[in-house]
Amino acid sequence: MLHSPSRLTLVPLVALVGLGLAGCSSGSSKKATVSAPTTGATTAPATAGTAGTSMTIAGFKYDPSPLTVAPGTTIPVKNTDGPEHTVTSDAAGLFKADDIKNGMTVSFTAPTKPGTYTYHCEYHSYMHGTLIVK
Ligand SMILES: [Cu+2]
Repeated sequence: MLHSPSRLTLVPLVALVGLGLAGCSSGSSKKATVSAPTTGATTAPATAGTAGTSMTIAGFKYDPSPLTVAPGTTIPVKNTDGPEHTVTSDAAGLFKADDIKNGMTVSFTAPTKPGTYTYHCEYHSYMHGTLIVK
């Protein structure tokens, strides 16, 4: 009683799925639409092997933090918040991305000396982040 109806419904279902898949793969040939979001910044990534070396500020937080980069890497920082932010090294004058307004991307250059560097936002004292250079 249970066997025959379930088998009957299974067969057309499998056929349908098979047809659907075949039609799908033949109909839409693989079209790679790679849309690289351009930030408008003209700074190119410095060295190979440091993929993903960019930062975003969202919700008054630096992301990612900590961020690990190679010495001297140029790091674009995008601010998605309304208020203006900065990335300012806690140790005076080491690095700084200044006046990053809403929707803007400002780059800074990581120190060339390996180490762990903390930074903050000049406008919001509770905003802190860490940059690891190695
Ligand atoms: Cu800020």
